[in-house]
Amino acid sequence: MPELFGHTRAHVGPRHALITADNHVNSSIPGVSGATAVVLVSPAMGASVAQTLLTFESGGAARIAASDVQTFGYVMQGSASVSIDGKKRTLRSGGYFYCPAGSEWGLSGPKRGTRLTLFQKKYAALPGVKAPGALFGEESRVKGTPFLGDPAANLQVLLPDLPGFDMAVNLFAYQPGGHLPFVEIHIMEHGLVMLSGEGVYRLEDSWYPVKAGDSIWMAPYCAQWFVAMGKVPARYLYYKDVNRAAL
Ligand code: UGY
Ligand code: MN
Repeated sequence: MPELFGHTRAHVGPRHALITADNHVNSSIPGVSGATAVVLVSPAMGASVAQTLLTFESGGAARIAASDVQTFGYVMQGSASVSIDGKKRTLRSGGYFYCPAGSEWGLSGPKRGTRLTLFQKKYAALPGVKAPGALFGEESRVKGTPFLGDPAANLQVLLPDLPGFDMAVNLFAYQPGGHLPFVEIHIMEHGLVMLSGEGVYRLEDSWYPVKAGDSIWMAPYCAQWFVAMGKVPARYLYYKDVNRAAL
């Protein structure tokens, strides 16, 4: 239910943001048709990454030309065909793709209501290191590991941990009561979408109740901590920049 009397759990500040599903306003994106697009994280708020939620009607499509931007896409609901440089796969809920900079990608034949989260950013090449190629994956095929040995916080790393990649995208699943073991403060930026469950996210000096459908941006060095609450596990998908020197 929309929050009443002008109240919202959302907050957009200079170094972190929380946007709930009730705050969403669609925008149009060149190359995407028959879909709503909500840009939840972007350079317009100070981020280096763009995080976009696409929701397709049946008959919707996307065709995104090659550029210096790389795209990671994760299917949250439904199914669709995704092609990268002519290589085509059907992706269902939990399926994902990585389209490198310099390649084009497209989506067709979505089931009505298919939802994708995209993380997009300009690729930073590393001299002498091969840039990554296109990739398709499925979360059920990715082994999880207890985060820092804690079985209540399970981490799945969706992209190969190779120096050619300048972004990582991971899934975190917490049992109710599970939490990040300490308050993280790090140079890496995050874009994040809550996939299920609920909990409390500490962002800098504020504590926010969060639940499935919420999106979060954390600037570099944003103090962060999470505890899962409720009766079902809390899961989130998140982006972080990796493998590049600060200077
Ligand atoms: O990978 C991470 O930095 C992760 N532990 N951060 C987070 O979940 N907020
Ligand atoms: Mn972190």
